[in-house]
Amino acid sequence: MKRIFSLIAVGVALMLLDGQAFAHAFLDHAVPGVGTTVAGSPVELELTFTEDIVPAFSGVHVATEGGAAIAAGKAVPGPANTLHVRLAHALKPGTYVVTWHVVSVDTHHTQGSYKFTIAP
Ligand SMILES: [Cu+2]
Repeated sequence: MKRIFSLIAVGVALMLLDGQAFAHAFLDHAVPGVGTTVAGSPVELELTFTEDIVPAFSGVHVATEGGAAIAAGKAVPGPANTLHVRLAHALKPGTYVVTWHVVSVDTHHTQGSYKFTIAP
C-alpha cells in the first residue's frame, strides 16, 4: 500500500512538472513597442517577458532591416522577466529588427523577433 502511495506521489509530481512546461517565456511587451514608430532614437531597448528568464542564457540582437548589426550592450536583467539593452549610438531614422532568445526559469528556450521604426 505504501508503494502505491509513492507511485501516486510520483505521478502527481510528473503532472505538476508537465504543467510548468507550458510556462514558456514569450515577449509580453517592449519599449519601443512592437511594430511602433517612435519620434527619436531610444537610449535603450526594454523587453518584458511573460515568465522570469535566465539572463546568462538569454540575449538580444539589434539589426537594421537590411541585416546590418547595431552595436549594443549585453542584455541586462531587472526585474527578472525584463531585459534592458543599451544602444552604443543613437539610431538613425529607419526600421530596426530586434531578435531575442531567452531561457525561462523552467529551462525552455524560446525566441522571436519584432520591428520598430524611427521616424525620419
Ligand atoms: Cu517552458
